Amino acid sequence: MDLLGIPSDAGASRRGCSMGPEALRVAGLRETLVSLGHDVADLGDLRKESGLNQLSVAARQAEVLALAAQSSEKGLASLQRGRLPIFLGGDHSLSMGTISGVARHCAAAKRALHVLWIDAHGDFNTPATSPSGNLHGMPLALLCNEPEFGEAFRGDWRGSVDPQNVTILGARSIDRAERQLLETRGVDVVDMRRIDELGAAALMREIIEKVQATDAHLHVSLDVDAIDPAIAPGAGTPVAGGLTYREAHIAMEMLHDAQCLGSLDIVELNLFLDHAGRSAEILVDLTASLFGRQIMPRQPTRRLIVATP
Ligand code: B3U
Ligand code: MN
Ligand code: MN
Repeated sequence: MDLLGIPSDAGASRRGCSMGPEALRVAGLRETLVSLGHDVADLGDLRKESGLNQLSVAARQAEVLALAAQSSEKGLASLQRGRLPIFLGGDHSLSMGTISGVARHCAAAKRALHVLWIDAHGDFNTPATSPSGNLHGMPLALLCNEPEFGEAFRGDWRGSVDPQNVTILGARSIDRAERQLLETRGVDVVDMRRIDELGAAALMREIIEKVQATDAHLHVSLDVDAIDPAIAPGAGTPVAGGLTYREAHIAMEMLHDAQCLGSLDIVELNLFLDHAGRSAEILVDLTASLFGRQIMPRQPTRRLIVATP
C-alpha cells in the first residue's frame, strides 16, 4: 500500500486539518500497518501553495483544484502499480481528486466503482445549495455530476461516480436542499437512525453484498466527524450522536473480512482541535481493523449441524 499526504484545508472554514497527515504519521499509521504484515510505502505529502489564514474564495478554490489534480494523478499511478492508495487528509474536498483517479483506474480495468462515504454529513451540496460555500461540503455532488458547478470545476472528477453506487454511512447533519438532491439521485444514506434501529453489522452486511454483487472496487472515504465527537474531538464540524467506537470498528472489521477494499481516504483530522492525539489514534486503530487487526483469530463461520433422526 502507498500512503499519500494531502495537507489541504482550503475547503474548510476552520484551519488545521492540513496537519492531519503528520498527526496520522506521529500516531503510528505506517508502523501499525507494517506490524500487520503489509508492505507500506510513505510517498510523503503533496505540496500546497499557500498557508495563509486569509485567502480569497477564488484562491481557496484554486488551491483545492490544484491539489485535486495532483491527487488524481498520484492515486491513479499508485493503483496502476498494483498498490492500494491510502490518502491522508486534509479536508474532504480532496476526495474529488482521489476518487477521480480511482474512477479512471476502474474505467481502464472495466470494473465498477462503489464509494462508501463514512461521514456525519452528506457532502452533497453544490455552489447553489451550500449554506457555507465551503468546498468540503460539496465533493460528492461534483463527483456525481451535479450540474451547478461552474466552468472552473471542469476536470476528470466531474461525473466520475454513479450516485446509485454511493453509500453514505453515519450521516446526521444534512442540509434541506442537499437532502432533496440525495433523494432524487438515489444515493443510499445509511443515517444514524437506521444504525440505531437495525445495527451496524446488519447494515454493513447489506453494503458489502451490494459491492460484491458486481465485484466492484470499493473506495472508502472516512471522515473523522462520522465518529462521535465525545471520543474523536479532532473534527472541524463536529455533530453529536455519531458512530460509537465499536460501531466504527465492526464496520472496518467486516470490510476487512470481505476483502473488497481498493482505496481509502482518511480525512478532516484537525490536529489543532484534537485532544492529545486521541482522534489520530482512533483513526489509526480503525485503519488497523480495516487491514486485518483482530481481537482473537476468527474461525470460519460454523454451520449449525442438526442431527437427522
Ligand atoms: N453541510 C454543511 C456542513 C458541512 C459539510 N461538511 C462538513 N461540514 N464538514 C456545509 O457547509 O456544506
Ligand atoms: Mn466530509
Ligand atoms: Mn463531515
